[in-house]
Amino acid sequence: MINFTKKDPEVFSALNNELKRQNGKLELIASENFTSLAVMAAQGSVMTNKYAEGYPGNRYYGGCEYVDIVENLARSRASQLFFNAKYVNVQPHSGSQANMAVYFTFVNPNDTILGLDLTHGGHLTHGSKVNFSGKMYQFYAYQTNEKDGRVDLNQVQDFAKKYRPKMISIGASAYSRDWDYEAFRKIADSVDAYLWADIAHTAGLIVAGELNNPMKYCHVISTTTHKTLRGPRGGMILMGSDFENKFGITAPKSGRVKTMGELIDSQIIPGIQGGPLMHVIAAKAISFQEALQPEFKIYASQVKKNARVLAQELMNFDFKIVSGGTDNHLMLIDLRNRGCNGKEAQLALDEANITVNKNAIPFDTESPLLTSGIRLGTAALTTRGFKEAEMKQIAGWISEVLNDIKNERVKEKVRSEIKELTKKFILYPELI
Ligand code: DSN
Repeated sequence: MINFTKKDPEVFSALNNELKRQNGKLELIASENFTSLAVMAAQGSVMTNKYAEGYPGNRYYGGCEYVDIVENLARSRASQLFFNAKYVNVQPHSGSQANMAVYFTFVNPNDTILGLDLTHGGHLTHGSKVNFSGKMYQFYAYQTNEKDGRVDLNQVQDFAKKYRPKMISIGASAYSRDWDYEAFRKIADSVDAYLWADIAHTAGLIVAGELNNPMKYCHVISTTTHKTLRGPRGGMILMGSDFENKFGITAPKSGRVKTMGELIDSQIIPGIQGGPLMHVIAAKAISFQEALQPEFKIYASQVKKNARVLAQELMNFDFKIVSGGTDNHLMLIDLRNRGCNGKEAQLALDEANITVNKNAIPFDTESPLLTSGIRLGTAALTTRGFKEAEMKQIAGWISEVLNDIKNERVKEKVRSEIKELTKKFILYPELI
C-alpha cells in the first residue's frame, strides 16, 4: 500500500494506530467485524468520485456505465444470497436510512407500530422516543419475558389486538435468541398489519442457514451489511417471495399500480438520500460474493459455536447471561450479581485489552449511560480464526478482570497473555 503518512501525519498516524488497536485487542463488540482487504480496497477506490443519482440504466448523470455494472452485481448477488429475493435495494447509506425508507413506504406519520423495547434488546430506530421513529409514529413496545428472557409472544398478540398496528417490527441489537417469524406473521395477519424484520445483526447467520429465515414470512426486510454479513458499513432493503408485487398504490395520472419495490426505490432517492455511495456499493458486491462461498457457511457456523462456548464458560464462572444462553453471535451479561455496572465493566475490560460495550439489560434500573450489562459478540474474533479454545481463554480473562476491576496487576497479566495470543492471529498481515 502507498504510505501517505507524510502527506497527512495526523490522520494517517491515527489510521495506523487504529490498525494496531484492532490487532492488539480482543474485539468483542457484537456489531463489528473485520472485512476482507478486497472490501476495503473497493471503498478506497475511484468509485468514491462518482455521482450516480438514480438506479442502473436510469441515472441523472452521464458516465455511469461502470457504476451500473457494480450496482447490478450487488443486487443480483444479494438476491442470490437472500434466498432469491425478488427485490433488492443496495443504496441505503446505513441501517437507519434503510429503516427510514421502510417506514416511509409502509406507514404514514402517526400510524401505530409494534417494536421490541430498546431496553429489552431493541434498536433505536424501532421506536425510541429520541429517534425519528419514536417521534413520527405511535409505537407500542413489546418486551421480553422476565422469566426466560425471551420475546413475549403473548404480549405481542395482546398488543396487536389492542392497538391494531399498521406494522409490526421484528429485530434487535442485543437479543441472543432466534425469532419465530411464522408466529409473528400469524399475529400480523390477524390484524392486517405489515410484518417487517430488521436483521442487521443476524443477516450473515441467516444466509448461512444458521438461523430461521424471515424471507418467507416478512413483507419487507432491512439489514446492515457490516455486522455478521462482514461487508462494508451500509444498509440494504429486500423483499422475498412475491411480496413485491402483492402491494402497491395506484399512480393518480396513469392509473398504473406501483409496486412496493418502486415505492421503496423512490423513498431512498429522491425521498431520503441523494447520490449513492458507489464505492461502498462496489464493496457490498464483493462481500456478497464472499458470503456466497462455502467458506462463509463454515465461518457462520463457527461464529455460533464460539458464542455458545463463550456464554457457557462465562456461566461456569457464575456470570448471568440474559435468557440463559444464545442462539446467535451475541450475549448479554447481567452484571447485577457482580458489584459493578456496565460502564465500569467496559472500562476495566478495555484497560485489559478486551473491547466490549455497556448495554442495558431487560428491566434495568441503571441509567442508559451506566447500565447493568455488557454485550459480547463473536463475529469479529471468529473472522480472525478464533475457535472454542480461545473462547474459553477469553471467558477466563473476563472473569479475572471483572472479579476485581480495580486490580491493575490482573489487567497487566491479562494484557500480556492477550499479546501472546493475538500474535498467533495477525489481522491484515499485508498491512503491517
Ligand atoms: N448500535 C449498533 C449496534 O451496536 O448494535 C446498531 O446500530
